[in-house]
Amino acid sequence: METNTSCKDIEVTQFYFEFYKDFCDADQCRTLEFAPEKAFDGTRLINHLIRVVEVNVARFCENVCYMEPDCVSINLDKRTDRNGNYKCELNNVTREGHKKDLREDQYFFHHSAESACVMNHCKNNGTCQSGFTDKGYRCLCSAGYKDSNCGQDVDECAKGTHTCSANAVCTNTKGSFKCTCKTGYSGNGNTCTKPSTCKEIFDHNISNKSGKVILHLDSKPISVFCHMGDFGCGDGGWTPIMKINGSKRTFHYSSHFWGNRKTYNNGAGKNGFDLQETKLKTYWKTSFSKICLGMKIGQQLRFIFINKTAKSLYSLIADGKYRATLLGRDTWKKVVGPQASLQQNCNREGFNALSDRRRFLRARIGIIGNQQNDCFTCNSIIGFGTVGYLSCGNKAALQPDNGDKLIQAMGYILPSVASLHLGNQFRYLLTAIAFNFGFNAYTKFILNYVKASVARTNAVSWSLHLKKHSMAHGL
Ligand SMILES: [Ca+2]
Ligand SMILES: [Ca+2]
Repeated sequence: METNTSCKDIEVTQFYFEFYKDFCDADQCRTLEFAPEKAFDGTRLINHLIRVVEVNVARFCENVCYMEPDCVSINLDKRTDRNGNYKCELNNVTREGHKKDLREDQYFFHHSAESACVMNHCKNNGTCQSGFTDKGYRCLCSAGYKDSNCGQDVDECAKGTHTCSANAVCTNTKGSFKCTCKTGYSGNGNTCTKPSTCKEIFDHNISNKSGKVILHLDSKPISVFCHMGDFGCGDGGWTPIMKINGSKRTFHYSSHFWGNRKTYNNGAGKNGFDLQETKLKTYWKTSFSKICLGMKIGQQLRFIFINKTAKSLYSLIADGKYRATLLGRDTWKKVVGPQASLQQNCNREGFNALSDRRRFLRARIGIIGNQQNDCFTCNSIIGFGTVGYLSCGNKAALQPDNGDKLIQAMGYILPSVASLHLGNQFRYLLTAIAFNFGFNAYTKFILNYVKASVARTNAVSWSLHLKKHSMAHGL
């Protein structure tokens, strides 16, 4: 190496080494030899850089490498910067076995140490570090392995270093471990809870796939099919409440099931969007802020949703009182599809939507229409828990907007807790600003913003004005 190292530099280097060695205990002690025959002037090893350091004495570069446990070779940039410092590159491999990464570069000087890690002795992706222990290397094992060569599995379950929930069983595996929720609990093993809604399962990342889960209502387990993700009602975890066959009378408007706390055919709650009817305990146990309504007509499944906060669906329906919604007739028609038909007037919608005269159409959830401009004699409906030959679907007669209809649908009712939508977040943000800066500052901020906008508008009209002016004067 052609450097202008002075006597003083060497003394400093030696001192540095001795100083460091005083502090090194048996495990940490390192011996790294940079033999002169492995020094190559005009060469640079690329692609294996750990980091770059600046040294004010060229020979310090090897010392810094010595103190960096992963470092086994260096590239020194022989040009000094304006402060007289050299750039020293620390690499985690030597030139042995990496000849393809050697580049000719007149400004650089490469020096590889003797490394026992040229042959990697560390198993299972362990990191080999040269110069440690009397074997000439040591292994830093990847998680799950131990022993000097990382060949031994760590029994995390026995050692207590696992991350399983207290409600899970830990099983040791090679290189890792497995957590399985105990009977009665649901989860991914790290979290095992007794969730009461599909939304909880979705939000706690226990599962984001639709499928059968156990919910705990009143600490009693029930098996249901959770619908996860966005299938037409927005993202989230959707808990089933009811499945209604439009051609059967089980959930007809006058069925006692709308007013009581009795379940029907619990087993069908596990099956997803199939043709079996059910009413689950979730009817009176599950609170929600959003309720998803689905109709299956033939093979076509369509959904709409209502943003409505309630203690339960029971609390909205059982007392028979009308509770309005504001979806609009076009949205209600979407759940039926292009063949949907309604009369033009009335358009009463929501929970317990009834014609004002008995014996005319009514729905537990839905919209009713009339050809007369009132709600007395409604002859069209889209809904769930309806009357006549229809417990769920679309019926229309007497001048409806898309022809007479009697469409019996399979209906699905699933509630969830709505996530904050963007509107709310924005309001929170503004509140946060107001809170942090005090109300005056907030007002000032808004006023300045308005002023700036006004100033900008003036500037634009000004420049326009000037332009016109100068044109008029032929400038
Ligand atoms: Ca293990
Ligand atoms: Ca009528």
